[in-house]
This record gives sequence, structure tokens and C-alpha cells, in this order.
Amino acid sequence: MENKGIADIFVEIADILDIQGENPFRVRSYRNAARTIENMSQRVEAMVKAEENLEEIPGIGKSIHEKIEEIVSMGKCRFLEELRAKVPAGLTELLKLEGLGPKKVKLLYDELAVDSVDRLEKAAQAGRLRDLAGMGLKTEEKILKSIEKYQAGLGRFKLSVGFIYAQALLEYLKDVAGVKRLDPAGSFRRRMETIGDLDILAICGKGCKVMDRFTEYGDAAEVISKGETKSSVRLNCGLQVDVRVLEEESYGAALHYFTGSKAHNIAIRDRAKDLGLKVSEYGVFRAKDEKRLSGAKEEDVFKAVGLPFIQPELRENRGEIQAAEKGKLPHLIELADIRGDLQMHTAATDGKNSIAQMAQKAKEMGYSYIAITDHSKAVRVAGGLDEKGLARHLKEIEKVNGQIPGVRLLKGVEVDILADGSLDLKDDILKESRVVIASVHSRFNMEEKEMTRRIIKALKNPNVNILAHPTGRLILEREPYKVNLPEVFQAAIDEGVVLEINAYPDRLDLRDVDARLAKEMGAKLVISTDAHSALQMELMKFGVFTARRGWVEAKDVINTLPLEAMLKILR
Ligand code: DGT
Ligand code: CA
Ligand code: CA
Ligand code: ZN
Repeated sequence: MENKGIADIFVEIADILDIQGENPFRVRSYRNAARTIENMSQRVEAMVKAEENLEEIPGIGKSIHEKIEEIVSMGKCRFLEELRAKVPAGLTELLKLEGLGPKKVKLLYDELAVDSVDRLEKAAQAGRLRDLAGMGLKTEEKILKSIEKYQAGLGRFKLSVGFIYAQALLEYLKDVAGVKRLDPAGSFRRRMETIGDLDILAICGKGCKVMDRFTEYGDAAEVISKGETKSSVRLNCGLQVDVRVLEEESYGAALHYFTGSKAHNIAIRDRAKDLGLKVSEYGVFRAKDEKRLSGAKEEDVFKAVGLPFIQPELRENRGEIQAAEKGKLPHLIELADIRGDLQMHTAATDGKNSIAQMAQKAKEMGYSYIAITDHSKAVRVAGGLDEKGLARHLKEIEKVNGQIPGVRLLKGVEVDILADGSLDLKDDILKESRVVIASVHSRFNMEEKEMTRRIIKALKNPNVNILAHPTGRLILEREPYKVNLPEVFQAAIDEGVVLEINAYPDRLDLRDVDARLAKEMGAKLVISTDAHSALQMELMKFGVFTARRGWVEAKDVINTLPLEAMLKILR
């Protein structure tokens, strides 16, 4: 089982205990364990098999260790099954709705016997929630909105989660004798922020047992269908995977077709039709007599319709075909272009590692600079720093500077934008910080005008260099706050503030289309991980994917520049 699968079990345990009103410390210990496991670079399953002592890992004690062993050996956890038997299955699902915590879920169950999303929806529509203690008309409306959003995202997975499962499965399938090629396609290959399922294409030799091996996969919960050329499996986490075995001569056409998007495919087909051609997943054909012209390589499809290769991230029918036609495709940014990371948190606030450990990781990543940017005091849950705390912390950063040759540490802070647009720390100390990131962490419910004014006021503080996660959304969890982005972008341009594409996979904020607008308006961008541990600095790739989907080039992104040039842009 993948670390993510093990972590999910502990999250569910914590959720049920929470609903039962269990001791918060006990609940937290399960949540912490889940987070630790999910963020580990080594596979827990392998560690158990190698009989390593898991209790040396912070946050993993005897009781959790025992449960991990049971999960690895039996594929399930008895304690969780017992808990599940005690509460209706729908209750933990209710926790996934935005704005519903364990207390409210318990209240809804006790008072109205609400035990599923369906029942909650009916109760809300009937106006039965507004009279419950601590609720009202507004809560009722909000809950209806959360339900709508939840249902729209149902069954979709964050790209980063898709990555975990895709990598493990591809690793497994590539060792099957006779497999010549394996490629993920679909929304995964286009690096969409969420994926509905995972599409994998393969070329296999004669007698290859790839479908047998696929349907026997250890992490498969259910085989949905099995055939010679197509099989589908549902993994334990709920993600569906389709594997298709294809002919070598039509592999390129199939890769193009199954990469999509559907809208892009249709546009390409229409173009082919105008040229007297037919493009399908089987190849490129002459329309009048169905003669096969090509299709072994993906480039064949583009060549047939007179276009250069279009990167998968651009294939959304958002103007890529017109741009290709005019030779105006963007030269998309790549992970290798990134030279530093300008947002990260350390153990001084809610991060896991020390300044030195972050610097060491930066060295491993091949970076030449990073900014250490812990939270300010308003973010109390994160243990944000006040003026004195930050002053001390900046000295610490300075001290570590030079200890890791080749990596320059920049003194920084992520300062909170308060409700009135003022900043959470005094200007004197902000002046001491080379990288001042401003961001919103509270009062998300403002009207658009007020929120826009709030953010623009913050950008006008001359100490601010970067606006972080400009819309505040959390993918599949929290809508962006209402804000007029074009106005914010223009203010950022006028003030010389850089806009962040936050690479943290739950955020990806700015999202693709917003980043594209910012770039087209002439804004400067930065891609930062917002890492809360050294390992999370590896999440940079998700920010780069988002940037690529937003047509962003290396020259639009300041952390592709060498240190001195980058610093010139940071006012
Ligand atoms: P997803 O799975 O919802 O995240 O999105 P996709 O894009 O991976 O969609 P999926 O898995 O239904 O299909 C994979 C690709 O196959 C899709 O991107 C384009 C192609 N495709 C599927 N259905 C159609 C269709 O009806 N017409 C055309 N032209 N292409 C299709
Ligand atoms: Ca798909
Ligand atoms: Ca599919
Ligand atoms: Zn934080």
C-alpha cells in the first residue's frame, strides 16, 4: 500500500473519533501521524518489511506502529472497521463538505438524523437547518452551496494524488515482460489540477501478460472490466485506472486522442476534415479512400494538419491551434529553469525543518537561492512571529547563510494582510527582510470590492515584494475569495509587486488561466512551493505544470533568474 493509502486510514480514524467527541489530543495524534506518513519520502510498507523501527519517526508511537503493521500485512485496520460499525458511513463523508466540522455533523445527526450528503441536501432545501443551535439562514445557504460544489468535484483527485498512484502503478507495469512502452494520457498528461481517472497507454509484445498483471495489482480494490486491449480497475483509494494496449503503427494517433482534451481533439479533427483527411485514435487517413497515411508518432497528427507539436498542457482549445498556426506557441517554462524557491516555512512557525535543513535541501535541488519566509503573528494557528520573534529569526537566517556553499539564503517573511489592508508587522522589521510576501489568511468572506481594496492597499506598502496565493482557494476544498483579479494584477504591475503561482498541490494559486491573464497583462510571476518541510520543496513541479498550462515562459518567472538579476526585480 502507498503511504497515501495508509495516511487516509488514519485520517478516517481521526474523523470518526472527532464525530464521537473523543479527546482532541488523541484525535490529533492520528492526524499528525497521517500527515507525517503522507510526507515521508520512504515507503512505509517497505520500512515495515525491512523491519525498521517506525517508532523512531516523530509522531509515530507504539499504537500507531502496530496499526501500520496490521495495515501493511492485512491491507486493512481492524480498529477502523470497529469504528465504522459504530457510526453511519455517510457521516465522515459529511466532513468533506466545506464549512462542516465534526461538531456540526454530530448536531445534524442527533437533531435531524442527517447521515448522508443526500439527506443533508433535503433537510437544507426544506429549510430545517436554520433553526438549529448555532446555525441560521446563511449557514443553510452556505451548506447548499458546499453540497453543490462537493458533487461537482466528486470522484476527482488532485493531480498530486494522481501522481502518487500513477508512479507506483507505472513502476509495477514497466517490469512486466513484453511491455515496450507505457504512457499516461488524459487529464494527467495535460497536468490538469484534478483528474477524473488515470488513462494509461501501452505497446506490448506478443503473449505479454500486461492485462493479467494489471488486474492482479495489489492496490486494486475492484476489476471493473478486463479485455485484451482495454481493462479498467478501481484502486483502493477510489481512483479508476484504464489501461489500453495499442498497435505500434497507431500508437501516436492514440496517444494524441487519449491525451485530449476532447475540445482540442475536435478542433484538430475539424482542421483535418478541411484538408481532406480523417484523424482518429487509429491514425491519419485520406478521407476519400480511407488510405492510412501515418499515426505511429504523435507528431504525425500535428504534421498532417500542418502544425508544429503542441505541448499536452496547452491542449485545451484555448487558442493553441491558432497560435501554432502562426508560429506563436509559447516556449513553455520547464522545471530545470527554476533556480530558487521564494516561499517556505521552518520550525520557527508551522514548518517541520530547520533553516539549515531547508538550505541543505535547496542544495540537493540544485538551487542557488531560497527565501525563508515564516508566518507573521496574525496566523496564530501557525505560531506566527511577532516583530521581536522575526528579528531573532532573521538573525538565525543570517547565521546559517554561508554554511551551505552555493546556496544563498534570503531573509524573508510571509506577512499577513489584515482585514483593513494593513500589514501584520511594523515597517521597520519588514525593511529588514529582503523578501516580503503578503497574503490573506483570514476574513475570506468579504465582498469583492472590499477584498480588492484590501489587497491593493497591501500592495502599496513599499516593503511588499510578492503577493502570495492571490485567490486563497484550496482545490476541491475551498472556493477562492471574491476579488477583482485584473484590478489586483494591474496594481501589482504598477507597484512592482510579483504575483505568486503557489506550487503547493492543494493551492496551485494563481491557477492556470489566471496566471495566463497576469502574464498577458505584463505582470511578473514567481513559482514558490510554500514548503512546510524540506521534502515539500520537491512540489515545485506542480507549480511549473500550472504555469505551463497558463502559457507561461521562463522569462515571465523571476525565480528562473540568477540571484542578482532576480533581486533587481524585487523592489
Ligand atoms: P478526466 O478523466 O475527467 O480528468 O479528463 P480526461 O480528459 O482524461 O477525459 P477522459 O478520461 O474521459 O478521456 C481521455 C481522453 O480521451 C480525453 O481527454 C479526450 C479523449 N476523448 C474521450 N471521449 C472523447 C470524445 O467523445 N470525443 C473526442 N474527440 N475525444 C474524446
Ligand atoms: Ca482521464
Ligand atoms: Ca478514462
Ligand atoms: Zn504555514
